[in-house]
Amino acid sequence: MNDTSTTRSGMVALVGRPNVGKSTLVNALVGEKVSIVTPKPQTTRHRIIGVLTQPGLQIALVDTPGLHTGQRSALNRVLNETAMSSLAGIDVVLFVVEAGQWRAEDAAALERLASIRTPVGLVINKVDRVPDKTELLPFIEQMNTRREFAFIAPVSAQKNKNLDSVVAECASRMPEGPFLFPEDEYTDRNLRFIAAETVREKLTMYMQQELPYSAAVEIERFEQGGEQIEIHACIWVSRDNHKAMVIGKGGAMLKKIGRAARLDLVDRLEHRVDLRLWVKVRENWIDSEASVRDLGH
Ligand SMILES: Nc1nc2c(ncn2[C@@H]2O[C@H](COP(=O)(O)OP(=O)(O)OP(=O)(O)O)[C@@H](O)[C@H]2O)c(=O)[nH]1
Ligand SMILES: [Mg+2]
Repeated sequence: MNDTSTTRSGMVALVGRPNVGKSTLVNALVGEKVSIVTPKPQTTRHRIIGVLTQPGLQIALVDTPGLHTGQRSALNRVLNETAMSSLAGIDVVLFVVEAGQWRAEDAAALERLASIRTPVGLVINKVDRVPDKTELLPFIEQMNTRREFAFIAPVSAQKNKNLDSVVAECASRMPEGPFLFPEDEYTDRNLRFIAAETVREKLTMYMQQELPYSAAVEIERFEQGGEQIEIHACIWVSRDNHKAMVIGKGGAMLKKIGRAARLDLVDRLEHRVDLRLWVKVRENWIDSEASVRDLGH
């Protein structure tokens, strides 16, 4: 084999506290919507892989739930475990922070990486919020004292700024080897999962406060018949009054969630979609590890 047939491929995990933009970054790097994004912390609940493929290069980007302190529900524990267990077999870790923001939760997340031997690159996201870029310099200096990072990349995932340098830094650290995924595949997740996550994204966007944290979505039916996909999704909540809130006056809220999710799914699945939603109560499921796992976490 000559040089031109050599391929590089490996795994890059994105970790950091909730809401810094890990999922937005995965989506921007892959160029497809792999992982749901909302303005609320603790949106991602699973280890989700987005696949970036270029000539001779494939990077599997592992999105993880934001590492958090604070609440101690079974769900919270499972999310932190999911994030940490995603670091096995990883070639590069991207530790993601927000420009100019260093909070106790960032420190706690970085602390969890203290014993890791894998190279850790720092991604300073949301630099679009800092109009005067010279303000970033003291922040970068401060970051340099916290750990010896393999590289530092200031980016804006949302505005697609400086993402090439993240790809280049990761690419140079990918081992030689065959691709891990078929070239036309951009995620390890199936359409059923995408359907459930799309419903949860809309629910999280439209519902107030803590309700989204204690809601889960389960697909009960996913049937493709010709041009149309029929999807039945159940929204699990943990209290009776939450059920009433999700349904809304005369079913208005549930309709709104369903309409937005259906529009997205038509786009993503490239089929007509018949989406039906149900709301059911499972008392305090976030406090029971068995229920948390049972609902797909
Ligand atoms: N201004 C700005 N906002 C961003 C950028 N990247 C992400 N955001 C916003 O930050 C919020 C959180 O983004 P997510 O990608 O869901 O963050 P996350 O780190 O995956 O959050 P968790 O899944 O909860 O851990 C959303 O409202 C995004 O639109 C950016 O580069 N600039
Ligand atoms: Mg996320």
